[in-house]
Amino acid sequence: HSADAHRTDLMTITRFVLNEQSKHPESRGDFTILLSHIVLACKFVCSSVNKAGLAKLIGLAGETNVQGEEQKKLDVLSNEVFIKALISSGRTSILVSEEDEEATFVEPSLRGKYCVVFDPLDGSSNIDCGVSIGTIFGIYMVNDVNEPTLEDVLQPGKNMLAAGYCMYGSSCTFVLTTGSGVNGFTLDPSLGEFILTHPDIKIPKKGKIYSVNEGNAKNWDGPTAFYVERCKFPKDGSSPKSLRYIGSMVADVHRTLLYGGIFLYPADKKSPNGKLRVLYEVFPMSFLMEQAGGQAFTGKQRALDLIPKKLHERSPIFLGSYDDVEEIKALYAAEA
Ligand code: AHM
Ligand code: MG
Repeated sequence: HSADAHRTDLMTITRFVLNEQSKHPESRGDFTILLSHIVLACKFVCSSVNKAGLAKLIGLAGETNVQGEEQKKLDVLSNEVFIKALISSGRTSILVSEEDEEATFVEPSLRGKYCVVFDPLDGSSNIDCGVSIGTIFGIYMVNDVNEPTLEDVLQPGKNMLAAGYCMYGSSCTFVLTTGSGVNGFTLDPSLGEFILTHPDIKIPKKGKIYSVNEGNAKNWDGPTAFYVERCKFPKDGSSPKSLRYIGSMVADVHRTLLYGGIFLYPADKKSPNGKLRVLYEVFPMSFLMEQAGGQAFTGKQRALDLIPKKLHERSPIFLGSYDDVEEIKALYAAEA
């Protein structure tokens, strides 16, 4: 019976990726190895995030541990875990982290064909109150392993091979695209394995939720202000949309992917490029959205067509259900 099969025939993330790779005869397992290192780092961060509240309660955080060392802040710790896991995979050449000003070039003996851009622990304002936070990553192919350069990561998002995020929420959820759809996995803590729980995620064509920091409304441009007004006071007889805003991109995007709707981090007068970073926030989430049947738009163009000039460049972003993004595109087109 198929219900039994689900319980005894577990599709782990490793098994899933190996299956996918077997469709590409040229593949030699490098991607599977890289991904297993990313997954290990996510499990480590998940366990640290889960313990963080307790550590504080019993007086560990911010104090010295038995070795007399300062306890590391969660975001610093997560960054170290990811950098070390990625380098030790032996499959990376360049790493770009939101935590580090400069890119990390892997030493020649440990180099491999991939470049990874990532935000090790996004949603910093939510760390200390136990609200969902996450890791976001994107993967590019290096042009020449013998001579990696910044040009290898200053690529449009459409050149990414894979992207995903891990959400540290009420459960630990890993969402991945390798360019043929989107799949979601949930950590089974008793096994320590991510199990396929959300196969082939498709975002609803139109949603009932909008997600934006409305506290910035005073500084918005015309199309954004008009769009949000229309979410609340629709003119076509439809019901107003609900507002949901967590302030953790991973959590807000995850809900958007599953329930539909639109997530906006627009430009405003104070931040003309918005807040979110192109390489490790905008691109991976845009890639996932498109692969799930949605869209991602910057206010000027398809987000994945952007060519970043700097590692930590920012861009406005509107992403989510196909029809909802279509509306905001029309408003910006009318303005141009
Ligand atoms: P961070 O890198 O400091 O955590 O900032 C990124 C976060 C995103 O997760 C989230 O979408 C956004 O900032 C929320 O910003 P705001 O507080 O301006 O609404
Ligand atoms: Mg961030």
